[in-house]
Amino acid sequence: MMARKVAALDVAYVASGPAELLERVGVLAVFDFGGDAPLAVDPRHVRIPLAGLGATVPHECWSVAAAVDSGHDGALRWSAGGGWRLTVVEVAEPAQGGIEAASEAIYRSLLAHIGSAPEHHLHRIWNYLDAINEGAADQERYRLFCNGRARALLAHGVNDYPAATAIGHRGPHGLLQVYALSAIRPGHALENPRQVSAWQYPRRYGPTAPSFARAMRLPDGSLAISGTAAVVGHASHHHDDVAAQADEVFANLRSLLDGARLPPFDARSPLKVYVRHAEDAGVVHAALARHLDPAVPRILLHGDICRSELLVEIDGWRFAS
Ligand code: 3EB
Repeated sequence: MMARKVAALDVAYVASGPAELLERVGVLAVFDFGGDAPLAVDPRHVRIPLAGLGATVPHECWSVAAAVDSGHDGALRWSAGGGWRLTVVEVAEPAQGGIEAASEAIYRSLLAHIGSAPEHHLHRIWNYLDAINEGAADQERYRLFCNGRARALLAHGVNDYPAATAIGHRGPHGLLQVYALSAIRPGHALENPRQVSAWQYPRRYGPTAPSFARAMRLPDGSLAISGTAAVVGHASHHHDDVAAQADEVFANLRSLLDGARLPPFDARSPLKVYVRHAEDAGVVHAALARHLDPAVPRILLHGDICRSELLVEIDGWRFAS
C-alpha cells in the first residue's frame, strides 16, 4: 500500500467573517472567540468560550490544500481533508455526573471517533473547562479533569500523548469543550529540556500526572506547541509577577524550538496567549513586544491557567517558513 502524504496545513488569524471563510476551498475550521455570535449550521464553525482581550479579535482559520468533508457523529462534529481531521465535542458536566466523569466520557467518545477514522493518529488537543482552579487540593477541578482524561486514554491504549492545552473558561458553567487535530500519518512528540515531562510530575501536583507532550512534530514537519507556562523543572516560578512569568514562558519556548532545531517564531508562527487577569493584558503585550518579531501573529484570550499561581500561558504553531 502506498503511504499517502498529508497536504500542507495552515492556521491563520483573519478578520473576515465566518460565512465568507467557510465558502473558501480547503477550510477545515473557523474558530470564533468569546461572545455570542450566531453559529453557522456548518460543523466547521466552532465557538470557543474564551473572550478576546483587545478591541477586535480575529477568527482562527484552519485550512488545507485539499478538498474538505465534514459532518456530525452523535454529539461530535468533525471535518477532514488532505489527511487531517478536526474533531470537536462539548458536554454538559451535570448530565455526565461531574467534571471527572465528564472528562472520561468526552475523551472516550473522542478517542472512539478518531480511532475509527482514517486520520487516527492524535497530534494536538485543546481542553476548556470552567472554574478550573475551584476545589481544594486533589478536589481541584483541573486535577479531577486529569483523572478522567487519563482513565480514557488508558482504556484506549494511548500511551503516546498528544500536545495539549488545558485552560479555564469564564463561559457557561459546566461546559466542557475538547477539540483535537489528528492525521493519517503519525507525528513525533517532543519534550522540553527545561521542564520535567508533565506525565512525570511528582505527586504533589495531583493524583494523576497530566497526559500531554510539550510539542508535536506534525507529519508535514510543522511544530504544534502545547500550552507553555512559567514552569521550570516541575515548579511554578515567579508567583504574582506576570512580567517575569511571561519572560520564563519565552525561555521555555526558546528551549523547545532549539531542541527541535527550529529558528525563532516568524510570520508563520501563530500564537495564542492566555491571560488570567484582564488587567494584565498591557504588561503581557509589552512582554510579547520584547520577545517577538512584530510579524508573529498573536491573539490574547482571557483564560485561567491550570495552576492557580500561574498567570499567563502561550501555545501555538511553527509552520515551515
Ligand atoms: C504545565 O506546564 C502547565 O493538562 O493538558 C499546559 C498544557 C498545562 C497542557 C494539560 C496543562 C496541560 O503543566 C499546564
